[in-house]
Formats: sequence, structure tokens, C-alpha cells
Amino acid sequence: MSRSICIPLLALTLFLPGTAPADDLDDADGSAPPAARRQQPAAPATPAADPHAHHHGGDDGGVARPDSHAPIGVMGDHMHAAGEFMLSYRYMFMNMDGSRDGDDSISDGRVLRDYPVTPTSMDTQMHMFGLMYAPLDQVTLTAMLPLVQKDMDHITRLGGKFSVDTFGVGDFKLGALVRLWENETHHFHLNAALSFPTGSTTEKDDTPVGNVRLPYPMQLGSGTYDILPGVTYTGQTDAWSWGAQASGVIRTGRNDENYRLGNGYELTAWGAKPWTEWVSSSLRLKWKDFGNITGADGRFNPQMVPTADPDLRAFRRLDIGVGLNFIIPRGFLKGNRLAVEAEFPLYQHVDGPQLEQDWMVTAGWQYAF
Ligand SMILES: [Cu+2]
Repeated sequence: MSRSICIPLLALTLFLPGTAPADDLDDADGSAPPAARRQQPAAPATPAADPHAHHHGGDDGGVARPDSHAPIGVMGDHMHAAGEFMLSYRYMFMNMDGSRDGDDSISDGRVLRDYPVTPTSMDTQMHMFGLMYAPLDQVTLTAMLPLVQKDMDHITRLGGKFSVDTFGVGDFKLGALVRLWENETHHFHLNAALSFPTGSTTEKDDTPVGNVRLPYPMQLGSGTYDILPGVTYTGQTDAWSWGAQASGVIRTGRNDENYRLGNGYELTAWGAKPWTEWVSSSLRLKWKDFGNITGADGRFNPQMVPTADPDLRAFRRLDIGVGLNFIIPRGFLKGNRLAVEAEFPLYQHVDGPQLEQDWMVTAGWQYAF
């Protein structure tokens, strides 16, 4: 996946003026050692490619490139130099509207032929607070705490409508990024994290049958300790940057409600272009594949509503994402990053009936010190 994106990007850069030729000019007098050359201020459209410049941001005028961080929807994409901290906040909004079975959209009426109740739409909002700290150049530690809000609308076979919502802390994640290899252009690291079952799996709300426990997709956490392995590659030239990440979710055991959510994995690859010293744009593809639930919460009746069926949770989906990254280049907010990314499905398949994804947007703030 990374190859299909990176090779055209690399090929393109060979033909762009101001990248390779500029280096040749710098080399002409033969006096500037490579390290010194990298510190020189670069033209606005081709900021310096120093892999570490982005977090030093000292008095030398060097501030990070906007695209030295991945599109904001990617987690654990970059590492920090020893001694650095980074605070971050992300806001995510995900919209699901209408049902789907397999590859095809189906009407609510079609679902109501088999079930007395069907969900019609769902909004998921997440406030994600993050902290990064690098004890060593080769290791960056990460902590993430999400606040989750979910809203789901339903209709019944008899024509009734009702909504349920949940809000609270999601699953807390603690992880480490470990440098595998890097040179000036290419960087590889390992992602390893553990997800703690801090999010509730027993959320209730009012429904036509009383104040009852809500089905699987309305719960706030997995209820299990989950292992999150991954590997990340990023690359950068003066004119472009790109990257790819493979990550997985491996649930362990079963939760107190006697089930575990499906395991899954995600593959993503992106390319980004800095336009000025303070803004870059990105294009990304993301493939996500998650399985069904093992076991079941005995309180649910899967004949009642599809969301209560542990065998109707699996999905696989290809999303395209368009994003913007900003970094404030000077002034007292220098080094603050703002970013936004919107993602839309190009393809999705579900074990249905199940709600289908329509779009999601992620906006975030990051600051390293
Ligand atoms: Cu960071």
C-alpha cells in the first residue's frame, strides 16, 4: 500500500524544480557540510527537511514543517527528541446514516421486515486528550484519554421513534513508539500500546421497553485489555512528505458482560505537500477491517434489534481522507499546530443489517515543548 503511493510521489519530486537542483547549487562551493546546509533557511515552498527541526523550534528561526506530522486522523505517526513533551487535543465527529447489508444500502423498511426495531442513524463524538514524552531519542511514550458521546436514533415497526445517548470516559491507552531505523529521508518506528478497560460496557438509557442496557455499539469501551501493535513509516523531501502505517487491535479474554469485541486491523497511507511554511495539504487512504463479537451479553435479545446481535458487527471499509495541517511560524503561539481531516468511504462491506458510515471529520491541536 505504501509503495503504490510513495513511488509516484518520489518520481514526481525528481521532476520538480527547486529540490534536487537546489542541493546541487548548495554543493557547488563544496564548503557547506551536510548538517550546516540543513540549518539554512529554505524558500517558503520548500522548507528544510531536517527530521528533527520540527520540534526544536529554537531561536535559529527553524520551526517545524506543517507536514512533519501526519494527517490528524493518524495516531502515533511521529516521535520526539529526548526530553520533549507534546500535548494534544482531537475532536472527532463520525456520522452513520441508513443501513447496509453486505455491499449494498438497504431501506429501514427492509430491516423492519426482520426486526421490530432498527437504528436509523448514529453520531459519535470523541474528545481525545493526548500526552507524548520522549525519555530517549529512540523511545516516545504516549498516553491517550478519550471522552465519548454517542447518539442513536431508532424507528419501530409500529411507527414509533426514539433516541438513546451515552456519554463518558472511553478506554485509556498507554503506549510506546520505538525507533527502528531512520536516515534523513526515511523513518521507521514500532507502535505498541495497551488499551485499559476504563470505558463503560453497562450504559443504559430510556427506550420503549424501559430504562435498559444499550446494545454493543452504544457502549463506551471494550471492557477488555486490548493490545495495539503497529508499525509506521514516514518519508520527507523538500517538496513532499508521505507515510504509511499498519496497526491492529487484539482483544484479550472476555469482559465482565461475557463477550469481547472483534479484533481488527487498519492500513493507511498518505501523501502531503507543504504550500508555505505554515500550511500543508494531504490525501490519505485508509483500509479498516474488524470482526464480529465473540460471546454475548446475555441481557440482549438479538431478535429485537440488529445492534444487539454479536454476529452483526463486522465491517471492512476503504476511506479517502483530505486534510490540512497548519503550524504557527512565529509570535508567542509559535510552534502550535492545528489540523483538520475529513474522511469519506469509497467502499464498505458489513455483516448486516448494520448502520453504514457516511463521513467523519477530525480536528486537532498539538503543541510540543
Ligand atoms: Cu507528538
